[in-house]
Amino acid sequence: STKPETNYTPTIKPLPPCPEVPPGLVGRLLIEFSSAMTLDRVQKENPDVTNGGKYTPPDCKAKQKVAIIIPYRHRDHHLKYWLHYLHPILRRQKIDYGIFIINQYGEDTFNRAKLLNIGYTEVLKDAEYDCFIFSDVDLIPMDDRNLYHCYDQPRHFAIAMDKFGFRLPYAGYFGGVSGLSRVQFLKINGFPNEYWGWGGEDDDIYNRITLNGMKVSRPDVRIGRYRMIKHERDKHNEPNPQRFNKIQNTKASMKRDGINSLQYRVLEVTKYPLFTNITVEIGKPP
Ligand code: UDH
Ligand code: NGS
Repeated sequence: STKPETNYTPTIKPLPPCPEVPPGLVGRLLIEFSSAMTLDRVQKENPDVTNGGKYTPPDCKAKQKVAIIIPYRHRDHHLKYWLHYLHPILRRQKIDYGIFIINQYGEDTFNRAKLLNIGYTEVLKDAEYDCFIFSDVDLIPMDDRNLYHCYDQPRHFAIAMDKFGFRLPYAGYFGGVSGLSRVQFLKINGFPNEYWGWGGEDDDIYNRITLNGMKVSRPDVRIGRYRMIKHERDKHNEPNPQRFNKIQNTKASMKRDGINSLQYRVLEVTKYPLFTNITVEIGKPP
């Protein structure tokens, strides 16, 4: 006679919440840009990153789902280093994340803040992200204790960059790497769409935050350290001569210019192994 099969009841253990301070962090990191880098190598170093550049900690449940949004055009070289350094850091930090490159199509004037607004809008079509971290492609954190999630106030991460002597260049600096929750982002009507070319858009965002009764949160200056990959000024991103005037007018302009007035066209969405690329047409200055 045959033995009756044992009827196993599957036990699905819920994951514990991820710890406030991840245990596997290493602290200060050595960051350099002289060794050769290829996407192939980075892919081999990060086998647990899934298609589109997504990662979920296997052993705990993260409190937030984080979208990392990078404004982008013609910076392949920088992107390889960014992915090489950031994927392992974010994994150690136990962040549940996706990497999104918002690639401006064509050769018209670059518009960083508009690309970031588009990033916010597009990633929410992909999944229910709670937290949006906006990072330049050439900025690498030098310490993995600088945790890439959102805080109870809008966060400025890149507070001590090498090019500024590892200090804030001015008290209201909000450039480089910043992060807002969905509620914080909507409270300021997102970012301005009308800063074409280089400069001022980060100051406008800072103004929006303070004018709406929020306060910028920052890490300790010994932890918020960054290396910037050195590069020449990009083409079609000349300093915007209107920027000084515009940052005087944030209080009025933020009501009409922002996520409520955003217009663009998606040309292509491609999921690569280490990131999702979203190529967009954003128009040009009036
Ligand atoms: N960006 C691109 N492509 C461009 C312009 C900007 O990808 O053509 C993105 C990229 O993520 C970059 C970010 O937008 O990190 C900010 O651009 P930026 O021009 O403000 O960057 P940065 O401050 O350079 O690094 C300013 C000119 C520096 C000239 C230095 C000459 N030695
Ligand atoms: C300020 C710019 C910011 C810029 C910061 C750092 O002057 O957009 O310098 O620039 N504001 C205006 O121009 C109004 S940096 O040294 O990185 O080139 O982020």
